[in-house]
Amino acid sequence: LHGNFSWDKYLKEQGAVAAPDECFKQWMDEPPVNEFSKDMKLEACDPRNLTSICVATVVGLQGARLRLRLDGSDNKNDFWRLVDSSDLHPIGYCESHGGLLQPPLGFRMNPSCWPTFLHRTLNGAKIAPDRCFKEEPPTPRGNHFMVGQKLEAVDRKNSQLICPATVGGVIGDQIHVTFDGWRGAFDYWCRFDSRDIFPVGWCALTNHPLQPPGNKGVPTYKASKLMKEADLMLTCVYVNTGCYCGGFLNPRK
Ligand code: MLZ
Repeated sequence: LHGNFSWDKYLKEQGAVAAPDECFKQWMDEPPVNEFSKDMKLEACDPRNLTSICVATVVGLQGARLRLRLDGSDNKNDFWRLVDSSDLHPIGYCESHGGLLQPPLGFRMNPSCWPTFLHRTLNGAKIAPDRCFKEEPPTPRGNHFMVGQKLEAVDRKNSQLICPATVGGVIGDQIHVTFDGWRGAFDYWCRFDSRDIFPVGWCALTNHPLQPPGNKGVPTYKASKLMKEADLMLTCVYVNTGCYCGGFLNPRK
């Protein structure tokens, strides 16, 4: 149970099933413990420039996820990563692998200031210890998702949020994540092994807030019964193909 939202009740109401745990690239038996704390520094791939590894600071924590800000960038490009993400490393990783720490895309200062900035930002900083970094879970062998199955998914437009969702489509290695109770503006396609999708119950297990479904478009059991009755009354409806229909006639809304 999460606030007022209960998956058990919701799945029954919807007559839906959860996607099996094995579909996901997530630890379910032993979900990762978040041992980071605020202000700790680590190395992270720059999400806007994946080939560079930068210094990042933990600016927030939620369940097994970290809100990160790249040192030298502004506060408009924060991003979230799981503590078992392969994008994260302890300070010193880059150097010990023959690489150089890079300024983030959009570095606030002159690039010539980078070496001094790097030195200062790490000097006396709270360094995240090795034990904070958890092993990445194994990748499922293939895409075993099926249309209609429920899951929990990061809302990529509000990436601090994890919300109830439904598999709306499956093509090859991709699944269509559709958010329950929202009209489609937040939906996206992703690979079956995306780290942004979780089995039903993952938020509860890792103590991460789960948003309740929106109030648009996923009819409750009661509403769908009413809609079926309405269907029986309207034997035929002609819709001009150029018209935009509301949720009643357009199943995509
Ligand atoms: N405040 C935003 C949040 C939407 C979250 C949707 N998640 C699927 C809005 O109302 O647009």
